[in-house]
Amino acid sequence: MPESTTLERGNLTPCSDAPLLTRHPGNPLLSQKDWPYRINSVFNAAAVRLADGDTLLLCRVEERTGLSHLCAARSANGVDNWRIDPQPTLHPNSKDFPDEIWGIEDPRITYVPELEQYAVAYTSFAHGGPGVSLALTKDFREFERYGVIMPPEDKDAALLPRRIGGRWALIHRPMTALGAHMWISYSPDLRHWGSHKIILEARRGGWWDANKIGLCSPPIETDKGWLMIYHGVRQTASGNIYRLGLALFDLERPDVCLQRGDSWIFGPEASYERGGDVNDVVFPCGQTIGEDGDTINVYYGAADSSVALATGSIRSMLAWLDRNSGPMERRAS
Ligand code: BMA
Repeated sequence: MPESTTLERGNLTPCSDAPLLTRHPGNPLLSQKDWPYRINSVFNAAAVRLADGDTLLLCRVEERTGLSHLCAARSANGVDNWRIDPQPTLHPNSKDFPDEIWGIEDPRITYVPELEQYAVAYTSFAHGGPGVSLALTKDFREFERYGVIMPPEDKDAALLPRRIGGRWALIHRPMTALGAHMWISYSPDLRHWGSHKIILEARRGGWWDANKIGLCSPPIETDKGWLMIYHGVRQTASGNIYRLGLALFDLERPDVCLQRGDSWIFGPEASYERGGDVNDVVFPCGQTIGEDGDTINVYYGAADSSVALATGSIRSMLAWLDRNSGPMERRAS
């Protein structure tokens, strides 16, 4: 049966629909000029609200060598007065972990109540390409490094905060002969991974998320399922455009996609997103949830040059998915 188009289905979003994410007027929140030591750029930060109420951003910092490390910035309101570690918080350790020889990038933080620790999944970069590494920490000062848990080429990974059917679950984006799709893998101990399965495919052809997708921040557990913000990469004659979309997965079967939005919900529009080291990129790696359990603060890298913030509502995102997800057969088209 031929695919129907959005136009044919007559469900184009009305112009009156409020945007799902609103940029903070103080954007960009963090850039090179804020750093206590000399760097090229700061972007793609993981985010978490700490027990003391502070927001911690674990930022990807690109040095003037071109290689990246991770550095923590803390703030009471998650917007300004950032207290930035005076030196790298997690630096590549290529002596013990040769897979980090070209740096570490794009972390995602998950608090894991069972372990009473934060799990940091990040990209480690070496001759074989990017791979997924894992480290655990209680305080973002001492880290227990697990090394590479998904070999190259793989990235855009985050751990789910609890076991599913007794096993830990990791979402990630390997590059395979099948394409750049999102997968889930399971482990009894965070070290040995298996039961690999594709959970969301890049679409094809003219779609905004054709050819390459990846997880943004860690999925959010809601009553309706795991709410996921993912990025889609549109390849154009003047370069790639990184935009954000939404999908929802079954709570106890996170490999089962329940809904996938047709259109993107956020894309590069502001000058700091449209122009930078890499133009036309919005790339979240973390979010915090407000006291009301609904407000979502999405921290995103802008144009591979700065860290910015956009705020929305989880309830509105779920309602939008109800209105804007196409029929099942279109979700992998
Ligand atoms: C992706 C990642 C991100 C980066 C983005 C845009 O592949 O490497 O770190 O922000 O490209 O350059």
